[in-house]
Amino acid sequence: MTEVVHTPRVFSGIQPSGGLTLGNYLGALKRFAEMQDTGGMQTIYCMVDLHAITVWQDPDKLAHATRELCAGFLASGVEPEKSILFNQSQVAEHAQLAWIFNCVARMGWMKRMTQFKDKTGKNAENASLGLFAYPALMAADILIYHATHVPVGEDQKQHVELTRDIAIKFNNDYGVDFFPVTEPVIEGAATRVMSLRDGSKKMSKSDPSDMSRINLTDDADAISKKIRKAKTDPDPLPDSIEGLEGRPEARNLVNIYAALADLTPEQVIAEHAGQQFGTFKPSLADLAVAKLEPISTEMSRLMQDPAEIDMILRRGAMRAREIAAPILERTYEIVGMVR
Ligand code: AQP
Repeated sequence: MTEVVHTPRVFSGIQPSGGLTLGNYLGALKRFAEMQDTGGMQTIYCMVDLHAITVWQDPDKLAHATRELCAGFLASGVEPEKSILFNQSQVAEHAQLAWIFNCVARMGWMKRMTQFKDKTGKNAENASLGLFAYPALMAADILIYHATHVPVGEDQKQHVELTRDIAIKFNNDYGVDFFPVTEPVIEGAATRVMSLRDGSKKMSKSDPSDMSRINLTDDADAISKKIRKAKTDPDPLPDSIEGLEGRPEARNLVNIYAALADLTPEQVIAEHAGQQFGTFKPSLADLAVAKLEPISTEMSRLMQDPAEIDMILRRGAMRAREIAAPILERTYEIVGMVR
């Protein structure tokens, strides 16, 4: 039995499959920057371009989206001096370990993944094999660094649980204690930001309606307009959090306010109890503009120098490979590949 002490390490990724949304910011990016500063753990953050092509991406747009995503990381406070920041395809070990995990994960496990079902609906026969295998690649992204903590939004919880199952099965199958059993870190007031048009749907970069989401590249006018037009009910805000029960749109706006202001939803309710949305929405719009406009301005500035972004990604990839290569080598040895 190979005993390994797993040093705490953070990994997470975002797909360059379109523009970043407020959901990505509150559920992921903001948390990434906070963990980099407070956790005392090594932080590794990735633009998962191999995941993005599980659905068709125009090559020029993919390259642009990858650089813009990197600009989004930087503008949100992730610093390349503190965190390892790179795009997935520059570290081949992710895909290599994913193949091993394709052979560990069971069809029954994969068929239970709700994201695949949500994304394909009745069109599953037409989906790419990559989209079905996506969670095994995600497990490889995490475990190629022996990452112990994965900050994600609520929607990714099932995939992190699958990562745990894969690690446990690999360790059992080969009689080793090699891969750590990773913890999802789902924290904050907005772990599931909902669409501004439909409180039962997650805010998503691929939603056909631009009014359903706030993009990190939106200007102040667009942010204010989208919040003012967000779907709500006719009642005022309640005086306790329980009063938001059965009011998903109201709850969503309260959660967004709380996450942007670094408050709890209870504190937001205490401050705004009894307010009509005609009053609450402008306060939320002002807050959102104050927090998001500097990010979008900084993203535009960074995008003027794509060569600098490419350099950051290349350097990050080199640092990432220093960790990933020995873990892949050891995995191959455990599996019985002749080296
Ligand atoms: N609405 C959300 N609320 C909270 N967190 C969210 N995340 C995404 N949407 C929300 C978190 O952002 C990280 C990166 O997600 P991703 O881009 O890799 O994939 P996704 O979850 O599939 O995001 P989208 O916006 O829904 O993309 P599309 O439309 O392409 O499928 C993850 O940590 C995720 O939890």
